[in-house]
Amino acid sequence: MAIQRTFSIIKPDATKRNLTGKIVAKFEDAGLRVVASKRIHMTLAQAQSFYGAHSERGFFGELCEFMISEPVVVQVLEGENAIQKNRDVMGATNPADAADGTIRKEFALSIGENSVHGSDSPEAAKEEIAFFFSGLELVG
Ligand code: DAT
Ligand code: MG
Repeated sequence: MAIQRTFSIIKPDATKRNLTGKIVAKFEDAGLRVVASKRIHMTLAQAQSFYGAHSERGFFGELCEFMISEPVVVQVLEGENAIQKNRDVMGATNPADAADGTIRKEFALSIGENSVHGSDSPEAAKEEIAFFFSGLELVG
């Protein structure tokens, strides 16, 4: 498996509880390198566009309101098999189903307030990185 890049968000429930460093440590301990990082406060339009694939889901409104409720930290992570590795470190969407040692098991509050986002495919990673970062901001 080649070196990949993936897109990550440290979500409002985590930034609010000052967990950014603990979450980044989980990425780094798993062998992922932060090659871009910025703290932003998403607009509603950004959240709706970013999560556009979920626009028909019953939780869409709640999800977008949550994502703009506090600042977030958007990052690009690089490493061997980075997309799957990040998903493994994140754990299952619902923290009740997440494995021990994962970010969501340790930190998530609920299925909605689940501390982190991570791209789920190479196509999504490419799109999501480009949504928040210019090429010049990625420093490998
Ligand atoms: P993931 O973030 O693990 O990729 P997803 O893409 O299925 O999960 O959903 C995106 C986000 O939407 C998820 O992180 C939290 C929210 N969400 C998903 N299912 C939900 C549900 N049943 N109720 C409330 N929020 C939900
Ligand atoms: Mg997803």
